[in-house]
Amino acid sequence: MTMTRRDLMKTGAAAAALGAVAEFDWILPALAQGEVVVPFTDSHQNFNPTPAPDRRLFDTRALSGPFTPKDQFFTTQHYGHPEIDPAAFRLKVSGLVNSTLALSLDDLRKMGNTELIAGFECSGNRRPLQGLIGNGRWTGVPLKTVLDKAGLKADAQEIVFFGADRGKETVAFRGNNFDVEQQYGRSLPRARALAAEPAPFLAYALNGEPLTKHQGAPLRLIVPGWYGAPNVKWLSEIVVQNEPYMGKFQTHWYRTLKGEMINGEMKWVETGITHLNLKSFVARVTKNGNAHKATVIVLNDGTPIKSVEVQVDGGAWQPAKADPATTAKYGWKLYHWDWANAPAGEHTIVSRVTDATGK
Ligand SMILES: Nc1nc2c(c(=O)[nH]1)N[C@H]1C(S)=C(S)[C@@H](COP(=O)(O)O)O[C@H]1N2
Ligand SMILES: [Mo]
Repeated sequence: MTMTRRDLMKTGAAAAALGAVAEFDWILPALAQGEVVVPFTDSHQNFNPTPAPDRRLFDTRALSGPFTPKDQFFTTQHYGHPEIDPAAFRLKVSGLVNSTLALSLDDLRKMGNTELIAGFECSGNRRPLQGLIGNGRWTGVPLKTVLDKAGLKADAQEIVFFGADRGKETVAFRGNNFDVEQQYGRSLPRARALAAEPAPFLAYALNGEPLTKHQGAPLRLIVPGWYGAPNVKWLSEIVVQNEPYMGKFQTHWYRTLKGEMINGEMKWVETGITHLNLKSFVARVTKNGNAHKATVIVLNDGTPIKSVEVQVDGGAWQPAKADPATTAKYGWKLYHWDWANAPAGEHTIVSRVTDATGK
């Protein structure tokens, strides 16, 4: 990829802003004999995989298979990682339910032991690093199984999910600021929480092993095909209520603001982030002799993909091939493109994806 000096300086500044710039000795993934990773000149020079003690970025150049290994899965959160004793853990379900529940991990395992392949990214994931992304094979219980066991009352409208992580927040109210302690909280409307497709999921394992502290041990919510924010980690309480949930991370964060023409007038519309917008990017390029291979990551909300193409130096778009190991509806999809006889030098390589709706 080509980049200007100004771009280089911008990248440097961004990397510095993430924390101390450190040399990253990444482990070469499953490369064939003689195959090497081609460096990106617009990113990753000073890639720091752990910009803070509780944060981790995934180096997409280390892509080695369909699932992100647990010690490479990205992690980000607001209040650090709470420690939860799995033996003492109980998931509380309360509010507008017929029976209040306090479920142990054993109770949950007995209620369900199904798998869900789901990939997601943080809604703040962006170029050039694209490191806030991962794809997992999760094991757990459909959320509906737990809600059905509690029995939602007729007037139950909003299902609120609280993590065990807490922090002080300043809340402005009637001209005053109040410092209040909060848990990370997100909610889903009743219909979305109970929907068959995509069905929200309570996961206690990632890639066949108990969740790590980073990924929300011992239990987290996964909303397949959605951005990361609703996937509440260290899930400890589900509160069922009638009123919309107004917590900070539901109503003040994770929103988009855009102008829309409504009734012939431009209106500024705020919406909460929900399903993953269609996206592709070149995650990794390798070469073996003069044979190059580009791997593209595609992520979306499960809408079928029509095509993925790769373009070099502004030339013709070339079709990339779907990786047969990544066909799960809500998982990320990998696509490969082989480039024979690449001329020596720097090149700009770009990908694009089109879904079945033509988007
Ligand atoms: N309890 C809790 N869950 C949380 C968060 C948090 O701060 N606290 N952050 C959310 C955000 S913004 C993202 S992108 C994902 C990241 O999940 P991961 O660390 O497993 O990659 O967790 C979500 N779940
Ligand atoms: Mo996020």
